[in-house]
Amino acid sequence: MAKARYIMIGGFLGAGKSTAILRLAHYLNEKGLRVGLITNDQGAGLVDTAMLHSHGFPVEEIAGGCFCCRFNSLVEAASRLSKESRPDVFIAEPVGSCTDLVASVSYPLSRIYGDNFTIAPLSVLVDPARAMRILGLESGRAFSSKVTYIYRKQLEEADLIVINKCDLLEKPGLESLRQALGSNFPGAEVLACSARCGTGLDVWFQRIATCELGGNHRMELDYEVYAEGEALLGWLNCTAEISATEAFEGDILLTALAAHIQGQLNSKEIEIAHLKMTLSPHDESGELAVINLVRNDYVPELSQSLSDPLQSGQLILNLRAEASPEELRTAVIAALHHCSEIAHLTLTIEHLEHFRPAKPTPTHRMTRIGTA
Ligand SMILES: Nc1nc2c(ncn2[C@@H]2O[C@H](COP(=O)(O)OP(=O)(O)OP(=O)(O)O)[C@@H](O)[C@H]2O)c(=O)[nH]1
Ligand SMILES: [Mg+2]
Repeated sequence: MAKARYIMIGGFLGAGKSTAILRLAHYLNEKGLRVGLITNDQGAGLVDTAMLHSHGFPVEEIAGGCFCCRFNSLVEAASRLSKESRPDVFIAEPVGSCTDLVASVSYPLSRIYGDNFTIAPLSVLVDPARAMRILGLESGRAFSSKVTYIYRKQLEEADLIVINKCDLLEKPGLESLRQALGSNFPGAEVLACSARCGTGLDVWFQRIATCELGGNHRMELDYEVYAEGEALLGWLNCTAEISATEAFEGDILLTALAAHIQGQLNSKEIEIAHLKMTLSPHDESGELAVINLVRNDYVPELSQSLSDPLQSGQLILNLRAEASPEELRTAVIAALHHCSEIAHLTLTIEHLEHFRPAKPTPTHRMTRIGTA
């Protein structure tokens, strides 16, 4: 039996992983390859799963812990997808606050399941504004040093660093970021693209479709600092049912909710990593509205809109920010109450979890492709 390909696309929260994965899935489909997608989160109820599923791709969600700590679940997810749709290529999106993916996922997959998979080089996407602040090229609000430690470690282990969102950059800015990434992380090839516009993707996609993972990624990682950095991030996942006696505009509701949450977090100087929401109407349209906010000093952006007003639907909300989970909960509940009251909506929360990610304890850790 031919081996399936395993492609993992990492990068910090909000860098554009899911957007790029959707592009890659279409690209591979057009080449006649079947694709299976695997999403992952510390909690359950993922915007990413709903968004990718709405485009018709088979998706498995691994909830309740990252790939590295739930390695066996990752393999089981791949095997379930294999039974359902026999993918030629698996594309996996790890949690955006995770690092050490080569040692804890790629090498173990290659060593233990090398007969089943070929493993692509690890791509790590960056949002240019975030990267420029972290590398000191621009001033602006940023995360604290332990969160920044994780960010830099993600880049250090990359085979390919992909500057995403190039549509937002002028040429000189792109060049200085490219140079800074190249000199700070000499082990990686630096590429640039816009997953939103579809530019610059071919070179990258060809690399990950055809090149093999390098065999000697030996990254030093202080798991204590990594755990403390992850635990500084509050995590909130919420799913709610929304209905009204008269049809309402879903896009407007999502925009108002995002603005309300942003306003509250800004007033407390809480750094937002990613606020994302989907709204799926309970009708036959199969449509989904998606909104994202990736920094405090940015605007919430609707990446998918609804063509018609809806009368009822499901809202999924995922928020990751550098704050206590309780602060996130307070902001989200206040926004839900405020917006549903103003728009005369009935809102029922079906699932709400808020927590700090637990200390990562990988199932396997291998610093070379061929030895333990
Ligand atoms: N301008 C621009 N925006 C982009 C691009 N790619 C992604 N985005 C936007 O960036 C935001 C975050 O994108 P996602 O794909 O959800 O990011 P992610 O890395 O999967 O986020 P997490 O799963 O939370 O870690 C969304 O608003 C996207 O529309 C791009 O090339 N250009
Ligand atoms: Mg994502």
